[in-house]
Amino acid sequence: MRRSILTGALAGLWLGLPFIALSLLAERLAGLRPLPTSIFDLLARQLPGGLVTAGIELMVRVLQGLQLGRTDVLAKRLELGLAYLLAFGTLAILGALYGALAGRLAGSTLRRGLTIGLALWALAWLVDLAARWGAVGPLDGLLSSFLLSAGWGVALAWVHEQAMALAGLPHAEAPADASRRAFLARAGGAALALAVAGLALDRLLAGLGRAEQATGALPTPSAQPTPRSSSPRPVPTPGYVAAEAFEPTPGTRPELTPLDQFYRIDINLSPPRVDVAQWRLAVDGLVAQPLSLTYQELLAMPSHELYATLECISNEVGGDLISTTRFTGVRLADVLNRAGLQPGAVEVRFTCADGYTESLPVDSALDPNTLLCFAMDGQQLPEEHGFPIRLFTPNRYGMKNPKWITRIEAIGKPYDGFWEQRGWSKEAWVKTTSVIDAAQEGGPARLVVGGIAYAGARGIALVEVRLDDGEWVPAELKEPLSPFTWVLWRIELDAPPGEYRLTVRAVDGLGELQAEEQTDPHPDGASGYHRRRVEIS
Ligand SMILES: Nc1nc2c(c(=O)[nH]1)N[C@H]1C(S)=C(S)[C@@H](COP(=O)(O)O)O[C@H]1N2
Ligand SMILES: [Mo]
Repeated sequence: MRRSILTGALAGLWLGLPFIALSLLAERLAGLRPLPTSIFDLLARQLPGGLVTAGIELMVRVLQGLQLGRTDVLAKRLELGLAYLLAFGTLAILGALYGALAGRLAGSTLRRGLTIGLALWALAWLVDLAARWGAVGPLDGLLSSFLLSAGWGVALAWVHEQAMALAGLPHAEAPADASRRAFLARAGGAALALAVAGLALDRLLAGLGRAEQATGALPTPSAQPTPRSSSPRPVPTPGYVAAEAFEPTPGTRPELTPLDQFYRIDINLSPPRVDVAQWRLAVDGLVAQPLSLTYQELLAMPSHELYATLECISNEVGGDLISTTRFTGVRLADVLNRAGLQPGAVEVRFTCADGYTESLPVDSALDPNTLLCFAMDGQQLPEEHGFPIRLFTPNRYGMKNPKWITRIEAIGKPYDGFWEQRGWSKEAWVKTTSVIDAAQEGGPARLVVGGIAYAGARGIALVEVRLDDGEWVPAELKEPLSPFTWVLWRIELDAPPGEYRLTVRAVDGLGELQAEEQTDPHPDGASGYHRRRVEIS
């Protein structure tokens, strides 16, 4: 019995290789959602919000503490690892279950295999439906997942039978032994070969798919000054150093984040693939004239661009979940005006291809700097950043900037979006933050320091640095790329040899000093001063 269970578990696991590899292929060809994806989606969407939040906070803190590399990339790898672990674990458990019951299941090997295959099929769909609870999309992949599950089950039954027969033979019975051994070796090899072939084909199609989705030339945005945002922005901040005259301290991050280094955060194992030919942007709810816009229709509207910084609300002070780029898109206000907002509308709700939802008050939605973006850094929106369309809205954390938007709906009462339902801030206003990127010797007894400061469209009026508990000394501020981006700062200080603790703080454009009190990211963003140790020899 123990042997049978162990054999079942191992066979279930090994046959999981082709099962999962071919599921990935079926995802691309037939819209199947592979088991690891369903399991991950179930965890991310259906676990209690407090648990998910605690898990994310722990992950972000550990990753940023260990400084192993980019938090967003490592976090996705961890999530991917967890999803695959759980999927293979499920297959091993089903295999073990088969091993436990094989003796009692009636019928031929084929029939027993089909039974366990059906069990896998049903389980996979249960998980998938539960993951998408309340938002059941098309049940693509019903047939392909049946074939794959049945194939896994039948192979499991055969392999299990041969392995058990082999185990039951006394050592003397060499001939039968040999043919069974050969069968198992062949089956194992075939499973592996199938897995490798499936993965290879999937990668190949991934490359082709990318080329297909290329949508041709993007429209050129009209050149015009950035209009004022609805949130108050005071008189232009004095004391900026002109861009040409500003020399960042070596080691300061680039002012414009290279697109492939722009942080990525979302609730998906892999970004949803939106077929742009099928995609429509629905604009409905409390509007005079509901719209259904194609990608080309949207791009034909007047486009605008602005430089802006985006920061995740889960970012720790000094963390790397913050980036700056140039967003290009169509004003959400233009789209809403085309549909005609009814007077009863108080918020605009966004629904996304991954089931994510968010909302903005009408005044933020009508802000001329709230854009439905089709490009970042002048490039067609990358898949992981929301292709074909994502939102940029000033002053709020990343969670208020939905990606892969499919529907925009004017609604008559406030709505809590995905993260708000899980206990995060509804307004999600960005907190003022400042970070030391670089601190080093700049000649005898001189210390040069540099970094960034950010406060959304409130702007940064002042950055100050101090050594240990000394005086706060104002830093030089580079003229920012726009009212919506972080500000680069630098400073040189006299510092006799010794070891120091550097602290930085900022004052926003409204004259408000950055909060010193250290708080966790949950529920409305991290606060506190960034500090760094430095030694002058
Ligand atoms: N559809 C969708 N949009 C989303 C999310 C998501 O999970 N799904 N995550 C939000 C969060 S929490 C952040 S921080 C930003 C990150 O945008 P980026 O990946 O382009 O940096 O996307 C937001 N938009
Ligand atoms: Mo976020």
